[in-house]
Amino acid sequence: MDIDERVRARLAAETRFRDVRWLAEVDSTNRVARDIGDPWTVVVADHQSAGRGRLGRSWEAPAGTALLLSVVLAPGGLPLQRVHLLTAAVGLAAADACAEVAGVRPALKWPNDLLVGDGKLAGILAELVTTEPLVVVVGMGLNLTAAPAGAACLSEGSPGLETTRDDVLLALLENLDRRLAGDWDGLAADYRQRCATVGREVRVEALDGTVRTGRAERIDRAGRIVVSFPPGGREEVIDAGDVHHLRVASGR
Ligand code: BT5
Repeated sequence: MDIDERVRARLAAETRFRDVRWLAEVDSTNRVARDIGDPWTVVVADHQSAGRGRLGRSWEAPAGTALLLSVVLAPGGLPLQRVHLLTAAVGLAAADACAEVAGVRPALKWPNDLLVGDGKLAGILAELVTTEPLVVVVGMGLNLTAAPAGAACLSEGSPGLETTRDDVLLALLENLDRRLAGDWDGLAADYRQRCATVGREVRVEALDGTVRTGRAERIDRAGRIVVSFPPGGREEVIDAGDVHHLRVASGR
């Protein structure tokens, strides 16, 4: 379904997201956004035939059951080393949107998931377009009325409440607009405070397939996670790969 005119009008009046494109069917909104490439363009689709996850994985959602969007971000003043903060900004904006429109408070799992309980409500995929100037396409799939087995959707967290895709879209982009105002230290601090991975025992899978268990200590100012590994608790900054939550670490 096309995006409500009132939502488009509010976004155009109040945010930098003045060009919101809707497509019924697409391979991947990230692919389309990347091809368009103009800063602050937003692409929304009802269905993706080849939705992308990270590391070659796929994202699946039946038509009309999810918010599937990609935004072209061109955050002047953000150094490339801090690019993870864009994923953090979208995660925080989406979590705040879920709270505002549906009363659901998802947890943020580093680097790119929103969880309700143990179920994945949303996933984020950031893809670098250019480094100078820094342009990044950030896509998100957020389950509204259906979810794969073991995953979560927004409607089950707020039974009886009629939350539409456009309510979530508007709230998300309004929050994202504020998050991108240039206070990168404030953004990192907010993400550090809200990230549910911090303080937990985690299994870290590196891109080369190495698997280790450690404790997530903190988020650094670039949005990366710092994990301590036994024996001795030597700390390492983790920049990429997968992090899985294990049991809650003792002492916190
Ligand atoms: C992600 O990857 O979580 C990033 C997903 C980004 C999807 C959006 S949709 C709009 C935009 N356009 C695109 O083409 N992509 C973005 P990752 O962390 O790799 O997680 C992928 C894994 O999540 C899959 O391997 C499945 O196990 C699981 N998964 C797939 N579909 C899901 C869904 N609808 N809900 C919950 N989990 C899902």
